[in-house]
Amino acid sequence: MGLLDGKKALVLGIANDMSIAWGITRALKAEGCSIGLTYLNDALKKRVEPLSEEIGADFLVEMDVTKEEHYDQLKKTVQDNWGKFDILVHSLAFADRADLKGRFHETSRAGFSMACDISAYSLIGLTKALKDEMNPGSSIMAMTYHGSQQVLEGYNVMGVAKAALEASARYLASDLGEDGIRVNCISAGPIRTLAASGVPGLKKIFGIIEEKAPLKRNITTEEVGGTALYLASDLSSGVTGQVLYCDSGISTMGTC
Ligand code: 0WD
Repeated sequence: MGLLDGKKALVLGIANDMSIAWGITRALKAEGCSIGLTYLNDALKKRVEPLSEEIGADFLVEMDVTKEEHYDQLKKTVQDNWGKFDILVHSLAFADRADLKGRFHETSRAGFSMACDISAYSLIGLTKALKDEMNPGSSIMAMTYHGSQQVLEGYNVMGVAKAALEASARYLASDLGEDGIRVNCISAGPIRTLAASGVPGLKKIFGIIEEKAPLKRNITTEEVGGTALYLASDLSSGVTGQVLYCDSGISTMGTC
């Protein structure tokens, strides 16, 4: 008996086997959940396809959140394969590297719009497109980072985008509560992934966490998977509009 027997989860944001979304997918699958996956583009399809086969996904479909027609395509894929589903995992973000490296006041309007569109608006767009396909008791979750709350070196415009994502999750939670749908965020500590490689100074942060975090180590995608499993399952049936930290406790420590 698995915690998610009979449930169906749509997971967005696998780029390769290091991705947080892959850790989440494996955790959900291990508890009996059926899985549907998306990939960003043809270049990433080659990496995601073998993972999709490994997990026995019900479908794998292209989804670039900047493309309006992809939302309709995703909705149709969900309808054709599942009818209704139960869990939506948003594990994607993007910002121009130049906007992460430079001084914050030099952020371009185009870079700001793109980071917020891909990393934050997409949660609203996906919810709008898929809400009617979600069963009562469903759970939506999005991946965020503490750079939304405090200034973290090299995070810049992505910190603003994550603040928008977290606020969007709260408004969605308030809006969808009457439909029996919960919306939460997981704020993960840094993990070595493709997306993280674009954040300058990350090596230094891993060392600081080993030294200063209560757990004296960095976290793994398996641990984020465990947090996601809690949010996906009925164990968290009373939890919505929250940001849950999975970060070895580093965000609780003061700096002086
Ligand atoms: O330290 C970290 N790795 C942390 C990541 C700490 C805390 C939070 N996060 C967040 C990220 O901001 C993101 O929201 O977790 C989420 C997943 O990130 P990840 O697992 O670290 O990164 P990665 O394996 O690169 O997956 C993110 C994927 C993209 O990969 P690339 O690297 O090719 O950008 O997001 C997807 C893409 O697959 N993505 C998109 N998907 C749909 N439409 C788009 C798009 N336009 N752009 C990027």
